[in-house]
Amino acid sequence: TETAPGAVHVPDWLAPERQRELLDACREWARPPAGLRTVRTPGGGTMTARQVCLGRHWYPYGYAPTAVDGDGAPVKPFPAWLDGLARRAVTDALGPDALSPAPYDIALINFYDADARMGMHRDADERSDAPVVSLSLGDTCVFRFGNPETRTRPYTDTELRSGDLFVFGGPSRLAYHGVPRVHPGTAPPELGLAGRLNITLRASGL
Ligand code: MD3
Ligand code: FE
Repeated sequence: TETAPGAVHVPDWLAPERQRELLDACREWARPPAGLRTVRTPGGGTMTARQVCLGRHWYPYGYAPTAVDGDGAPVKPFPAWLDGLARRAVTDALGPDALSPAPYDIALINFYDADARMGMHRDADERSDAPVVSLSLGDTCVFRFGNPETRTRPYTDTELRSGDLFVFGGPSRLAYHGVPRVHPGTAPPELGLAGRLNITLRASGL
């Protein structure tokens, strides 16, 4: 269903076995070196969601080929199968015309515990206008979608559940968005995950 122009939510896009495979891959990527890290903001704060990057290191606010916080190790490679997954996601949600020529080459994986949040922000560090692909695993969260001009209301709040796909293209690509809360204990029990994971797939355009 289309939440805003170019923003399409596909509940249950990932079958339970695919969720399990993606979670296992995320657990591997979270291991050191260049594993799960706490992101420090330029103002001296820390983000409550912890993060793993593939392909390029993201620091607030830009991309670098090596880690500039965490343990300083080079980031893990972005596997080709994630580009395939991103292209299938864009095609299913927006149609083949929405595919950009730029390959998907960056993944940012956010790990939320029960108290983690993400404030309203825009994702403007990519040079390509390829749609951003978001996949959710584990606990349900409240996802807040704003508008491209300001950080403030009006908002649309949607619940994102384990297995859901959200694709952000067109006018929604630069809209403000955030995660005001996670509902602890709502993950599918068979997944064996306490908390929430969000995998975003992006094309850097570099
Ligand atoms: C809209 N992640 O990684 S998912 C992010 O749940 C991010 O971890 C949140 O915001 C999370 O930047 C929200 C939905 C989402 C992801 C990426 C977007 C919405 C987006 C990029 C552009 C526009
Ligand atoms: Fe974002």
